[in-house]
Amino acid sequence: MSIEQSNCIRRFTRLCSDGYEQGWHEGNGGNLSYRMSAEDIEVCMPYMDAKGNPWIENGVTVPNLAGSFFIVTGAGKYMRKVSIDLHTNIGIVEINQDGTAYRVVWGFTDGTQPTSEFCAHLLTHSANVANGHEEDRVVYHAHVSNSIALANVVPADSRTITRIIWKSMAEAIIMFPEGIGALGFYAPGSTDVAHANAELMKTHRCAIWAHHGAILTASTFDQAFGMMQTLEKSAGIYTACRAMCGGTEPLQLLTDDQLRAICASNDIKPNTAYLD
Ligand code: 2HA
Ligand code: ZN
Repeated sequence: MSIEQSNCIRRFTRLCSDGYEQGWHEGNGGNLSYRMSAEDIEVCMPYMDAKGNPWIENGVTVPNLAGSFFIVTGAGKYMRKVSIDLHTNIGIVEINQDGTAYRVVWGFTDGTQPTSEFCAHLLTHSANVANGHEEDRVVYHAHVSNSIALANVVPADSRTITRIIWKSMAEAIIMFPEGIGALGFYAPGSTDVAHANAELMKTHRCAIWAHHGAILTASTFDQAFGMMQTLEKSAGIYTACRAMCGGTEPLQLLTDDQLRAICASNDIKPNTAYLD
C-alpha cells in the first residue's frame, strides 16, 4: 500500500475534487483540514518523516490539539490540482506538545505551508474537542456563490441567515438543526476571523462569512460535502425566489409551525433561539 491509497488521503482528495467541480474553489479559494484518527496515524506513520523540518508558530494556542496530526491543503494551492499532484498541494502536519506550533511530516514537497486559514481550522478543531464533538474531524471552507450573495443583501446575523436557510427548503433544518452562524466582514486569513469564527463554532457546525464564503465541520468528508451542498442549495433557492418576487422577501417561505412539524417528524431538536 502507499499513503495515496489510505482511506483518509483518498477521501480528503475526493472532497477537494467534488468541491472544485461544484464551482466552489476558484483559484486558490477554499481549504480543507482533517484531524487524523489513531488508526489513520498508524496507517500513514510509515510515510511520515519530520526530516528536521522546523516547528512553526501556529498563530493560535490549542493545547487540546497537542500531538494531533492534520491533513491540510496548502497556502495558495488550488483545489483543482490536489488530485493531480498530491505531494505539493496537501501535507500532513503534527502539532507540538504545547499546542503552539506545527511541523510538516509529509507532503508540501515544494516548501508550501498549511492554508492561510489554518488558524480558523485549528480553533474549530479545538472547539470540537473542547465541546465533546471529537467525532467532527473535518473542517471545510468553500467560496459558495449563493451563500456569499445572501450576505451581500441581508444582514449577516446568525438568526436572519438561519431562518432564510431553514425556510427556503424543507430539509435544511434537518441538516442544520443548530442553525447557521454568520460573521460580518473580516479580512481573509486573519486571526480575527479565526477567533470570531471559533466563538460561533462552539454552538454551530456551519457559518457564513460575509462577502467571503462558508465554513463547516463534519464527522466525515461525505457529510461535509453534503452540508456545504445543502447550505448552498438553500441559499440559491432563496436568491432565485427573491428575484422572482422582484427583489422583495419571497411570499411562501416555510412557516415556523411547518419547521416545527419537520423537526417533530424527523426527531430533530432545533435551536429554538432561531424559531418564533
Ligand atoms: O485558501 O479561501 O480564505 C484561500 C482562502 C482564504
Ligand atoms: Zn476563503
